Amino acid sequence: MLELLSEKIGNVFKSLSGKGRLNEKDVDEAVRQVRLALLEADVNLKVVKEFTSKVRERSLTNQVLQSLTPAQQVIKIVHEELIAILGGKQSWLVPAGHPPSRLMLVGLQGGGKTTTAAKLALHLRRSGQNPLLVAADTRRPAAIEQVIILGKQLDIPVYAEDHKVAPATICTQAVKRAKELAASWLVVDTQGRLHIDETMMEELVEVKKALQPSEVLLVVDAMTGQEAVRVAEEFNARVGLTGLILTKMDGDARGGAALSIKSVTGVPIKFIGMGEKVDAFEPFHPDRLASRILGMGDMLTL
Ligand SMILES: Nc1nc2c(ncn2[C@@H]2O[C@H](COP(=O)(O)OP(=O)(O)O)[C@@H](O)[C@H]2O)c(=O)[nH]1
Ligand SMILES: [Mg+2]
Repeated sequence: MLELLSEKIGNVFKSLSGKGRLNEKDVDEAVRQVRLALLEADVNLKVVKEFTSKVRERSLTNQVLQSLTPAQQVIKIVHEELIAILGGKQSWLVPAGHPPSRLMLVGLQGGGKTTTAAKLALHLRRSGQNPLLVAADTRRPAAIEQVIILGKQLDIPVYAEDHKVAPATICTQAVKRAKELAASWLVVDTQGRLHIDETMMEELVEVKKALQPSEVLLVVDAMTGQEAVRVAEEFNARVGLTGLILTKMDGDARGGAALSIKSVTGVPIKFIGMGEKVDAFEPFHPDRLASRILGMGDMLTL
């Protein structure tokens, strides 16, 4: 995950650390290199500009330049600014005022929605919750079957109906079932298309109206880079999002989506998917990813 970016930034700091005292030219050169590395990782241009100008401004102070460990100070500034663009603090799931809490997953086809529904349900159960999976992607009978199979594998109850039943109706019924089962969270899988599509958006708005979710999470493939950012903007404008889940972070060498998406959309990343297996899933920690990019390991926040 983001190995290439990490390696490039590591090299910048290695040469900076070798210098001892730093002057304005050294800082400018380092900032330029970091900027190139970020652009190569497909980070949004505006985000890169704001980030580098903040780093430059904070680094070119007497306090930094005249310190005994100026390179260390610059790295610390980069670390802090990376955390800031990644969203600052960790964002938790927001439960409903009255149980059951309702969580709706949206996203394009193939992004990992259904897999993520199962991962989330498992995550919730491991956190002491009682989840109910809801198969509300009725476009393909196979999608319903996929949720049923995942539910069986994980021993998590699934609410499903015939694919001819409207998704909004399924959701209303599922809330009733959740109450009977004393389920604390509904995790709702919805339909996706290959591209942004009017019919899909209308259906999602209907489902949202019926479900009244406290969480609407967009599941988006991190490997699609800037496209992921565009998709997030569109879904946020049309359906309204409370959070993002970036999938396929395991296969992502560039990974600029992770670094741009919060700053551009204003929507926080809540989880990341790290593989096809159901437990390859974790809450998103901005500080951990920033540390990982800077090769500091996960030590800082453990
Ligand atoms: N490597 C990797 N593959 C994933 C991840 N999440 C989902 N997938 C795969 O992406 C493909 C599409 O997933 P699916 O859940 O069916 O997507 P949906 O169409 O959005 O419901 C499947 O082959 C999943 O195994 C992830 O975090 N990492
Ligand atoms: Mg699906």
